[in-house]
Amino acid sequence: MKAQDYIELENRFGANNYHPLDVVLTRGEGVWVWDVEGRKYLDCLSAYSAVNQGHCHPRIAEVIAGQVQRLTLTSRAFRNDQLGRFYEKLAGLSGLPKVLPMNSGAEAVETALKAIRKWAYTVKGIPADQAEIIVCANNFHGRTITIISFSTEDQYRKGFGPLTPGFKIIPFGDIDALKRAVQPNTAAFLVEPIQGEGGIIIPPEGYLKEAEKVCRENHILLVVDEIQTGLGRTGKMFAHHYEDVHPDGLIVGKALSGGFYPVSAFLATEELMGVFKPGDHGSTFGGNPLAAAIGRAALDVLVEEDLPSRAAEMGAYFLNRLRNIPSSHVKEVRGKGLLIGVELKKEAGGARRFCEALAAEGVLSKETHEHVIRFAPPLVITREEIDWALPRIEKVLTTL
Ligand code: IF1
Repeated sequence: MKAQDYIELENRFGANNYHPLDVVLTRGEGVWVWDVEGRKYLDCLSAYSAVNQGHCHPRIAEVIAGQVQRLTLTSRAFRNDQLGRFYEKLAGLSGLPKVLPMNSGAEAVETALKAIRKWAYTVKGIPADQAEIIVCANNFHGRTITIISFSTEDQYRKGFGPLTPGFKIIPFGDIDALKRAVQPNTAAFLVEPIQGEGGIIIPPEGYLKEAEKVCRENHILLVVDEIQTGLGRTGKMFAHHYEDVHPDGLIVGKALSGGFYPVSAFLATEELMGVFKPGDHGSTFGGNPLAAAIGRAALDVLVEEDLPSRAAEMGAYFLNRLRNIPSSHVKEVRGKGLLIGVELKKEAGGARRFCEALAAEGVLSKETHEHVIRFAPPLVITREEIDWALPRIEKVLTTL
């Protein structure tokens, strides 16, 4: 079959809920992926930071090969020999003592929302059904009805009503707005340390630390969504470690499996996680032995290859080189670690056509919020691989 055959098949049977580049991929290794016609690309999206460890990392592949021959799913009606060691490793890296394993990021976010609300009523004493959660404009936390109920992106929420109440939206990065939004029924502040989908928006220095202070002063939970910024992507194991912030809740996903399997988790303090009693919450696949084995191997790779430090070093190099490209289209180059955004001026006509041109040059990227090209390669990228990509990126940014 040719690429076009695959494309036609997808179009004939698939829902039209994405507008992908017409690149039909068939193999991945490290930062490289190949299409069905043999063309090679440097992946600068990493499946939205789910492949931080690089495509098909052999260490994780080996663990899967073993585990799938032993035990894949038992349901949580019984225990298994993988889960406890996964919990221990994840809790140890996160600094939070309790783990609730789920599958997709959105499920872990929903888990956090349920824990927050139950904490509001059973611990803080907020009147039933009155709990309010503060979130930021331009947030992205997933696609469920409740989560899009507090999205500010019309396309994500229009036509999906009735929406879930109980959320207040404030501008991201504005600590006074957070202070003003607090009221007696406020239960939590849910925030991404850097807004990924929002266009790689980095808040002012100290914002998260000040938010933590406001939360502590008002008996409000601080819950951080690190599904995209976590697990090394921004140059630390978690982005909130840059400001030495200690959240009450932490949400992880994506690279928690190295891109092999949906593995996510909600982590929390004893007090917050303690609101869940047996039967309160669950999931068929959540915490299955295969996911736990994969998760443990994915975390081992991050630690043993010191990928957070690599992301800091390679990200600084990549960002600096991108900033030196003399392009009349570029408005700003920003980022932290290997989460980098190149914002184009409006008159550049939108980032999509630049991503298409980059793909033709062998660099895969994705536009976010129309005018930003996101560069987020796997954290295993080398300086040589960045140097391979730079002339191609420069060509597109200076000749398109
Ligand atoms: C799509 C965006 C990125 C996330 C954060 C929760 C989730 C995500 C911070 C939900 C997921 C993915 C979803 C994917 C595209 C991608 C994305 F553009 F949508 F926003 F990465 F920036 N919190 N992000 O980034 O996790 O349920 O998907 O496992 O929906 O198109 P999920």
